[in-house]
Amino acid sequence: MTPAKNYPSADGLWTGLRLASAPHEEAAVAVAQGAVRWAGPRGALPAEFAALAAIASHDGGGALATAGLVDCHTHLVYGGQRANEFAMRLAGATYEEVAKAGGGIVSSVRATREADEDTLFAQAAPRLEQLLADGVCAIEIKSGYGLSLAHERKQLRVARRLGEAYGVTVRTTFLGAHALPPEYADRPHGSADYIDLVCNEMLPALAAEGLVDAVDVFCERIAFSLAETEQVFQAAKALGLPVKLHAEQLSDMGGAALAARYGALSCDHIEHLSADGIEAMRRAGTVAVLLPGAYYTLRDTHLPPIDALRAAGVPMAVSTDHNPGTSPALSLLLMVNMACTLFRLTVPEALDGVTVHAARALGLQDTHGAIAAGMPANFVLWNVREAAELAYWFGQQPVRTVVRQGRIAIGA
Ligand code: DI6
Ligand code: FE
Repeated sequence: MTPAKNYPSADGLWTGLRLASAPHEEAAVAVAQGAVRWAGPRGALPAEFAALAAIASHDGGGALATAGLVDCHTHLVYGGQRANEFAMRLAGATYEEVAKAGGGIVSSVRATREADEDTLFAQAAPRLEQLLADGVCAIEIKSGYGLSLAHERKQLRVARRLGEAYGVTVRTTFLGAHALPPEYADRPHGSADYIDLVCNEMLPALAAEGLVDAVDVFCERIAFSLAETEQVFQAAKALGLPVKLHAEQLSDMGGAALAARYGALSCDHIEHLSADGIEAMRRAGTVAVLLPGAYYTLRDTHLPPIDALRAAGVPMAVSTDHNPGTSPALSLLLMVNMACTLFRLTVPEALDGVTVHAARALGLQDTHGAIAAGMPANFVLWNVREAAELAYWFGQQPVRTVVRQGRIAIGA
């Protein structure tokens, strides 16, 4: 693997492009010191930026240009895999039955605890490379398979190392409250004791080590209650950390309304989101993160309230939710197709969902999600004639060039 620091610079003048916002006219993008300085119709290119051709002149060959993709919800770092459970569900077991039978998240916990940091890095790296090949330029990586201070630290350190090694923006999310660790399962007050450990020991320590950018909780019948979720949110607030929530995936727990009260960056899954939850999210500016990969893998039939979210003007993001149990997805572009086909998003909504709205779900709206002057250069040139093709073809690999953090990561 070529270290990111060795990728060639993207500085110079990029021409022969078409922007999704104006697909019928030639566009140009001027890049200097790794940042976009100008982007727009070639015919309106100011002379000062045309001069950047002296540094380098890149011909886009008529390719469609979009902002670099943002995968705003992944559990990318974990040990082992769970194809066996895939087979169990084929035999009719529900996700909750698999979880109660000791499978599910806790089986990944065992494999994650057994793996050292280098092993976790080596297992996650090929998965990240697949997502990067689709044009991902920023990615969120959660903990949540360690469920102890040492093993959660291990996951978050690997997430940081992946960002440095591949030159991709990584936002880490502490998800210690993902599942009850096995050693707490038989205690009379196991869940309460574990949430105390999460709030009073794990989160403060990991935040002090600079490993935590946001805090998440799995608020669900088979995971943690609303009260336990709020205890974790209080701990995050005390540390000045933003929150997000696995909310209303299998039932309406009222999690989204609670998350909105804490100004959550996002509420994710939300298949069972209520009208009250939507209104609370609208007021708080919380992003709705749609996870079609988990909906598809679980053969869910309870659609998220897309029409109501659209009508309320709640920004909708789309993500892989890459995880070994409910969404072993290795393509964010495929999620664009699924968001349209399964959830009936329009093509522009789905593309905004993996760029501008996904960036907002990570607090990255000032640096990712658009090709705009002043932003670091993160953009993708696609071998397609029109934006709808990015959703239409599934299983495709239409990437021509990826500029990531001001360097040409693919297609130099
Ligand atoms: N909801 C999910 O779908 C994943 N986590 C969560 O909170 C499942 C994670 C796993 O099964 O490993
Ligand atoms: Fe998830």
